[in-house]
Amino acid sequence: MNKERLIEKLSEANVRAVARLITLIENENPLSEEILKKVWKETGKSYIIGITGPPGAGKSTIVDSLAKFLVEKGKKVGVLAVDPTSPFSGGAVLGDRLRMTGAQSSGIFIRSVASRGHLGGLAATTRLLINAVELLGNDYTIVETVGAGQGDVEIVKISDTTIVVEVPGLGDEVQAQKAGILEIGDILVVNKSDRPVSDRLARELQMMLSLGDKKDLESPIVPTTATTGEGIDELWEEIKKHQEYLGKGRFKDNRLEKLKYELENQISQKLFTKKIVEIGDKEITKTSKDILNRKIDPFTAVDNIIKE
Ligand SMILES: Nc1nc2c(ncn2[C@@H]2O[C@H](COP(=O)(O)OP(=O)(O)O)[C@@H](O)[C@H]2O)c(=O)[nH]1
Ligand SMILES: [Mg+2]
Repeated sequence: MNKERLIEKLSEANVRAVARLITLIENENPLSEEILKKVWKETGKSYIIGITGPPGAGKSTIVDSLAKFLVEKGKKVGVLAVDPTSPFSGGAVLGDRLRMTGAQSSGIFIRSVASRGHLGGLAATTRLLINAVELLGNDYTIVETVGAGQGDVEIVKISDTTIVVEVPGLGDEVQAQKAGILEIGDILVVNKSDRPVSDRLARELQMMLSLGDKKDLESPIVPTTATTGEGIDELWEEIKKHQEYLGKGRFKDNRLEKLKYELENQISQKLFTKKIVEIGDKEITKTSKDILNRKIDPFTAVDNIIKE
């Protein structure tokens, strides 16, 4: 598919074209930028639900149930599962694709991507991937990220509603991390409620919430058993409540705030790269040698280079 044809197909919400655009974005192909410029006005129209939590918490299973639930309600849904690239495998986890086949069979668009976090970071890249998925005309885009460090916090920069999934029976060190991640959740899910200790976890979370900074809307705790679909309707009710709470005003303010952050990030990245290229490797090497041989101190060296 050449560029013009791809753009034409994208304007028809063609699934294969969207899949192709996602691959271009994933591979940092410059063509993706050209295409996104052309279709930009058609993006940004879905409500974005982010879902994060530790590996194995049942995020994909929840997403699967939720997506099917929404389709039954007549909504169009796109799903992105973002996996931080493992330095060893270098690819997206195939398991997610397979596990979410339930959703795929009902005509929901699902894609696993290995987000490396290119220029501007993980959030910026994920945002572009969401924009690509939005070309299908979805009402909702659900984004799953693994809650192992970076992904947790980044999800907030992307989502309109952020869901944090917790499960009973994880170790103490995980417990310690919880406080931080709880703050980002507009909704907290205690999944695997079929397990005996889940009540205790829900109570613990409630406690931690009451100790933390009060938001104007307190985050509800929703117990689910994703494998049977139990609690998914309650989860949906809470998502709707949050969406209504945001209304038009807060919703726009939140998005603007995130865009500002993203824009600043991208500008500084671009300026940074441009400057480094301008200075050139020769100059950097020469100055480094001067610093090494104590001909110049690093502070003056940096100031001199920037002044030039
Ligand atoms: N017992 C039980 N198992 C679950 C539940 N939800 C998910 N699982 C299982 O937990 C495992 C991890 O689920 P997955 O959705 O891949 O977790 P993710 O890594 O957070 O995306 C799978 O074997 C699921 O079948 C649940 O509510 N109860
Ligand atoms: Mg998963």
